[in-house]
Parts: sequence; C-alpha cells; structure tokens
Amino acid sequence: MSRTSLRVIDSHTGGEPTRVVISGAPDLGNGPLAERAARLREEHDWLRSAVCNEPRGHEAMVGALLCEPHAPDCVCGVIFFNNVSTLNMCIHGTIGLAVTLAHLGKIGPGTHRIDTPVGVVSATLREDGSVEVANVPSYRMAADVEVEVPGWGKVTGDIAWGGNWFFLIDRQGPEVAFSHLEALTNFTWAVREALGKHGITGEHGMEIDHIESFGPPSDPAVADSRNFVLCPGKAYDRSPCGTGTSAKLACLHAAGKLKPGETWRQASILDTVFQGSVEELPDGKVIPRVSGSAWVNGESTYHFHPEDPFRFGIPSTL
Ligand code: PYC
Repeated sequence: MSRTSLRVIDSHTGGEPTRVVISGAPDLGNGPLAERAARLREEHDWLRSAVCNEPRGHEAMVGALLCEPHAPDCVCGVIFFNNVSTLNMCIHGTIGLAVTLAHLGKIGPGTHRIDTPVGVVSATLREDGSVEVANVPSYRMAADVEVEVPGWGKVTGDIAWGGNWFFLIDRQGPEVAFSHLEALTNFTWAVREALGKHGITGEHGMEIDHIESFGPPSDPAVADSRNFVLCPGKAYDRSPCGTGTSAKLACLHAAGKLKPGETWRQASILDTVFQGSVEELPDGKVIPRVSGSAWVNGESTYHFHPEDPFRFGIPSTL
C-alpha cells in the first residue's frame, strides 16, 4: 500500500471543485467499479480523508480517483468521493475529469466512455472546451411526497434518481438565493433528517442523501430555474449539480413538461448554469445529457510525514 505521496489535479466546474487523484492510490483490484468503491470505503478511507478533508481540502471538495475501467471500451474508470464517503456518481466531477484528462493529453475532442460505480457514462469534450455528459438512466420514482419537517411544517417533493437519490422541492422553504445560504442549509438538512426518520427512501431502501430546492432564476434570459443542492456531507453544491439536474430533467419529463431534445437551463446558487436535455428510453426512464465547463486550476503532490497528526486529514465531525 502506497502512503508515501499522491499526485492530484484540481479543477472547478461552475464553482464546484474536483480533485482528481492521478497516481499514488492503493491497488483496489480490477473488479467492477462498485466493488472497488466499497474497498476504498472499507479499507482505504484515509485516501478520501487526506484528499477532501482539511487541511488539504474543505467541506465542498469532491475527489475523483482515476482507475482502470472494468467495462469495455472505456477510456478510464472513476470513483467519486467527498468529505464523508464515496459518491455513486457526480457530473460536475465528470466534467472536471474530462478537462483534466485533456490537460494531461490523454483525450482530445470527441466522445469518451467512462466507467463508474453506477454504470458507464459518456463525456463529450467539445472544441470550445465545454463537456456534455450522457448520464446513467434516470427516473422519477415518486411525485408529491409529503413529509412533516420539524420547524418547517409539511414539505412536498419528488423522489428521483439521477445517479444519486434526490428529494426535489419546488418553491417552499427559504428563498433560493445566495444571501439565504444558512437558512437553506438548515431547511434542507431538516428535510433530509425527516425523510430518514419517516423511512422515506429511494429504491431498495437507498438513502436519499441529496436535497434539492428550486426557485425562479435571477435572469430568465439565461436560466429556467435556480437551485440549492445540499450534498451528503452538509456542504452545498456550488455548481447546479449534474446528477441533481438529471433528477430534475427526469421529473420534468415524467410530468410532461420536457420533451426529448428540449433544453432546460439549470442555474446554481452561484448562478453558474448547466444545460440539460433528455433522451427517452423504452422503459420510461430517460438518459439525461448535461453540459457545462470546467477549468484546471492546480496540480499538487501530497506528502505524508509520519509525525504529521493530520497527514490523512482532520476527520469529519458529522
Ligand atoms: O454534479 O452530480 C454532481 C454533483 C454531485 C455532488 C456534487 N456534485
């Protein structure tokens, strides 16, 4: 097991950081990516903590471990993780990964398949440097689910899969504006806890660990909606959240409000925008296509001095 140094490349996608680990990671075998993600969680959690937690990281940091793929015809595999655990999927991170691979000279413009723990996605690197991700099949599992949220009353939302499980809330709670970050965090965290308390889950009892609140856009000329997304470790997504945008696209499609090929422009709480559209599948699910831009903004080598008490990060207090 190598704990001597790690090489990472940083980028951000619409304000949300991605830190790609390009070398120095432990060997997770060559099985399916979901198996390797479980091994990372169970046997090598130090890597996640060293990369995402302080003093090298911060609560919003998303790590991306670059791996050999398991599925055929993929340019690479990736396992995403954050300040508390691994993530099933991450689209802002896939956009960040694509520009990182281009920065390394490993890919050029075109479409590239990428293996993830929840299935193969594809990233199309365009000539202008933007990236479109074709996500895993996504769907609305339930509409208008009511939950009693202590301190906030009855909240109604949709439950949808977009590569992660989301509870999507429209125009309830605090105004979706940057000046209300603290109130939005308190509200969405209370919703998440209430869902857990009432046993409201995604398929197969999977925890709904992303809460997404929607309001009107600040400028209807550039976006159709603005969101606030609470991530599993209580950080808010600085980007419009690609898997959250996928869940939104699936809900809009299920409600008859978005036809294949139509564009939905989702703004983040920072007013950065992802463009989205859907392709219908015969089983009623959709393939969301989400596009945005990312910029490489750093490269580092991490060292692990044996006497440094925080060489593997300051553990999360959650
Ligand atoms: O873009 O899918 C996303 C994402 C998930 C968590 C943070 N960003």
